[in-house]
Amino acid sequence: MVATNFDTVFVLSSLNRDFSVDRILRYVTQAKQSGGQPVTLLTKADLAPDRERPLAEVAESIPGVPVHAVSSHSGLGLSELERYLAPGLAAVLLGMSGVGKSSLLNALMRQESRYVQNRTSYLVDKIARHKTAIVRSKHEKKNGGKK
Ligand SMILES: Nc1nc2c(ncn2[C@@H]2O[C@H](COP(=O)(O)OP(=O)(O)O)[C@@H](O)[C@H]2O)c(=O)[nH]1
Ligand SMILES: [Mg+2]
Repeated sequence: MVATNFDTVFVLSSLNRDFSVDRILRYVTQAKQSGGQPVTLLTKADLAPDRERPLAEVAESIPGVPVHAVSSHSGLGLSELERYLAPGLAAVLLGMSGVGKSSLLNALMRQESRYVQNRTSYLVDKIARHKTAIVRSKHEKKNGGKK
């Protein structure tokens, strides 16, 4: 069991030499067992000359699981993730070390402050070495916007 009590389990796989559909499938299987909705994120999309092929390969191999290409560096695809991060929802980021979990978390928090401007908060917690959790508070923050 990798994580419990998360609405969304983001499974991260980088779009560089580490790309492996088999590995993504193993993580997705674990995510399903946790009861959360798995969503595959192909990270470091700025490094990939061709995103469409891996996106199609994952969509075909793992039907019924949404897949998005994202880049924490360029911001590509990040707005597509808002739908999974509605107030009151909790998400966790899973993936191998170096896949870009911390960078994505930071990028999402920057995006949040840009677009939503202090109306909601993220509570952030490293729950294990290879997992990073995002919990978006249901309520207005009470501490003046500081994490
Ligand atoms: N080019 C590129 N590099 C990234 C991106 N996201 C993360 N990285 C790099 O990948 C490395 C590992 O990222 P990190 O977020 O620490 O991965 P973590 O171990 O899963 O938390 C760092 O050197 C990041 O700068 C991205 O979107 N594009
Ligand atoms: Mg990290």
